[in-house]
Amino acid sequence: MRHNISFCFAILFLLLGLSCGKHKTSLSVQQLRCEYREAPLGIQQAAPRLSWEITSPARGVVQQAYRILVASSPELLEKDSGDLWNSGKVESALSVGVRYAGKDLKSRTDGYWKVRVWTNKGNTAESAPAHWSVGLLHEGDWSGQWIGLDSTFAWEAPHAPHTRLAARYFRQEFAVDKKIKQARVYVSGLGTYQLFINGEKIGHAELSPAPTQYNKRAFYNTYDVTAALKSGANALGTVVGNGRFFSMRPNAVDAIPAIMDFGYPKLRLQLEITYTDGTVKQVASDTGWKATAAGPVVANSEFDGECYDATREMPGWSQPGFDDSRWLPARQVQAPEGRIVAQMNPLIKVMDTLHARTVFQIAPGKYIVDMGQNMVGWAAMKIANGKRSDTVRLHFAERLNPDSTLYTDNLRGAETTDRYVMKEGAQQWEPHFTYHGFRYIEVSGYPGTPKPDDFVGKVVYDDLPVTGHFETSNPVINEVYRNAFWGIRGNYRGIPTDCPQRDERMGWLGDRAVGSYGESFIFDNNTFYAKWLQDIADGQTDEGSLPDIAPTYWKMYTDNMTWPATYLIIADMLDRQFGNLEPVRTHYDAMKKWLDYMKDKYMSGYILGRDIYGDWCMPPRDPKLIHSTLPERITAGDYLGTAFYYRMLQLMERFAGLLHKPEDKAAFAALAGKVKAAFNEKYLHPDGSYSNNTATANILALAYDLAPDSLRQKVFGHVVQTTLHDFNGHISTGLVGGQWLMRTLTRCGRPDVAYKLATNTTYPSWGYMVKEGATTIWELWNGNTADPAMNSGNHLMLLGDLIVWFYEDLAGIRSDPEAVGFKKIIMKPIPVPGLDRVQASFHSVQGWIRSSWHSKDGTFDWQLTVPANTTARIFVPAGRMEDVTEGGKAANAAEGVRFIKMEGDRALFEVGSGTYRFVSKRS
Ligand code: RAM
Repeated sequence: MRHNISFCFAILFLLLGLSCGKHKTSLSVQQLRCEYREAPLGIQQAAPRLSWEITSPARGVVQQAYRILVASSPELLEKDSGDLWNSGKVESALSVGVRYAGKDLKSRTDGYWKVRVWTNKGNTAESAPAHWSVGLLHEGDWSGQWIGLDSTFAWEAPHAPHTRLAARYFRQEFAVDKKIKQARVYVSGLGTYQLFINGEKIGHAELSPAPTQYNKRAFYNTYDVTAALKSGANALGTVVGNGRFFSMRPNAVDAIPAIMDFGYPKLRLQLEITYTDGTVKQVASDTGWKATAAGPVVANSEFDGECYDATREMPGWSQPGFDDSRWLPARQVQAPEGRIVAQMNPLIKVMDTLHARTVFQIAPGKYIVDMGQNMVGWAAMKIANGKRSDTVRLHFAERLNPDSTLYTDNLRGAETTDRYVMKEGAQQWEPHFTYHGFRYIEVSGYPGTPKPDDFVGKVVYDDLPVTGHFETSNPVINEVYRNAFWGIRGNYRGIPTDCPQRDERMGWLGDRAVGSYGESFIFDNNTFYAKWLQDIADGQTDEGSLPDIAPTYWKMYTDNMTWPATYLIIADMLDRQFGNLEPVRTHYDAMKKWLDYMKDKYMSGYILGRDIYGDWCMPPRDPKLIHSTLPERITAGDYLGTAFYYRMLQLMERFAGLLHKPEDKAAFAALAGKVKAAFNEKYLHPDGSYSNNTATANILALAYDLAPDSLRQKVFGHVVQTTLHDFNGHISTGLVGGQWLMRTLTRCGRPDVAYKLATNTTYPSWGYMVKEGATTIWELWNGNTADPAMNSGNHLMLLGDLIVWFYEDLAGIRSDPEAVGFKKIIMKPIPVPGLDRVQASFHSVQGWIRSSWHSKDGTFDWQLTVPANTTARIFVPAGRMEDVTEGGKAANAAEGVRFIKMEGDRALFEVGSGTYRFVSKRS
């Protein structure tokens, strides 16, 4: 498991600690990032943004200046020559997102770079070198043609509704006749590919490239393959599967729509070998390549599984000298409609492995393998003694029936079955062109008795470093957090999916609104979500409508406000959490266009009465229902639509300000004022309740600042009343209200109610899921009893703002809106009765932030770390400033600690970087 970010960064840091003057302090600059990734190959940017982190044990370290050198070779950089860019010494504290401003970066340019920083402590340090390379920026850089076999073969089963093709294999041999300086492959295999050179798999990517709106753009990936080549004869081999390119469901079935089809799988590849004499040799995909669909992967589909026939293996097929005379000449095929660009988000990989917990028999020859965890990926299987041509069948599911057979009703039309035809003797196998969401595998046809050791679960998702750790003294909260962690990692598949198991797995916008924000504390999902915003933009219609799903594999444009709002919510999140304003800049016009479209089409009297989904999946009273039918539980659609439109105007006002567009800013503010007035006029009752007084209705009015100040307490009173009385201390919100539930309860003064919701174990609650054996988060609060037609065991939308609440309110780690990306930090843990201890750490773009507190007998003991080059406002729970110590001394006398004021029951201090221990005793 990748629980430690430092593990992910191979860049060694250099500790110079040169000192001038008396304050000698060690200092290092490390974790250099270009375009928010470390050492990226093949970037699409001609002006990348560069970031670094400073670490120092000293207190109050601030960068005063930096100098970036970018050289075209490591040797030049070593000599301190920035032939591409020498920024000069720039007086600035900026360390995140500094834009490259050197010589034009052309396709294939390598940038070797380092940074020197000077601090307020009078010292300076230089980083170790880091590297990026520019990819193929223009279509004209490609000599590789798109190749494929645009036809169906006798052994394939492309019959609707479940279409599955065999994988396409491609090969080409080439000679290396001189000494190699460097070799790179640029490759796109659509839907997904595996790349081999001389029999070895290149890189660790699985299910690559990331799925996109293929009629708008398709990705390629870049690999350095210098070490994979040898002198003399070499061979390239590529296997291409269907992924999301070739439709798994080209026809609608019952209520489930058809999935867009982009055509037969295809490949474009370009190997560029640079010899030490400066000459370049290219090996590019063309009709000189050989291809076959008669390899061992006889069928593949992400919903239905992979069929692999080991008797059809072609030993040596990706090595030189293989007899490919029975293969077909590759055909040049139509390029995808979209433009080909570099994938800038991380690759999908095997990120973790799980060993099967138990195996038991349920019928003669039929076994259940229990992984002990609802996981996403696939199973690698070992067979000691296989019989040629016999088939082992692996059927995957999340649950078992009471009689221990596999429960598959909630998988709908997804067959979730891998079939493996054995060769003779000992063998092992795992698929690469499918994935499953499962805890259990029904195994049949296995030779002998399968043992737990024979199955390893490969946990497959985007290579996003884990950036957060969170633990408390409450076991229910810890279990829920753990389930959320598994759920989140299981729903990254190049896009954020709604679920990983049934015949859906789509990038539903609504599911990841505030959820993406919570996730950003646990995974570095900056580039991942920036990529998804592009998918959303690619789905926008010419009129301005935004899709419900991106990419629009299901073409759904229902013109809700709530689902597409995620487009703006995530752009805002990326700025606040990562200091990444680029998505706001890139998408501003499209956002504006969408809001104009919605206004022109649906707004009347400043009310936006358009909605279909409602407060999706609020808990019904009847345990069998998916959606409540009780009118008093349903928050009206026009109410949600208008509240969300108002929220979008607030965000646009902020964005317009950030992008220096004062006229737009004023126009958004003016319209917001009118919407707010109409909203209150229509929905606010004299008793301070909104609409039909659901918790969701009142929460949104508070969270979006729609409620007049004079009535806020009253409005909040209704939220508490509904929660404690009407719902007996339980949650009553769905996907929409849940986005603000925990923070509203807490920040309006009732953290105890939020804590109750977080620790409940009766229906409906996250703890109820845990108690019922869930190891992820369910789609429905009543996931164990409701209709299987829409009932996944691994959805994220009901998390709402729970993870945000864990980090921001329980641990008290929050980015200050005054200086986003944790340049300024607000540390304000909210102690709640019953919770004794919270321990959290978060790797922000500035560095590690830690907050660990325990509270006992009136003493609040808090250890915290603030990263270099940032400042934090520290809110210590205390009756008087005099009750607070830091490091055993009166806090206001401690080094680097400045008392600001008392604020209610908090003593507010300001600190710079460093580690501190504040203790406050009730006097
Ligand atoms: C379900 C999806 C998703 C939700 C939509 C409206 O099918 O699983 O969670 O956003 O419906």
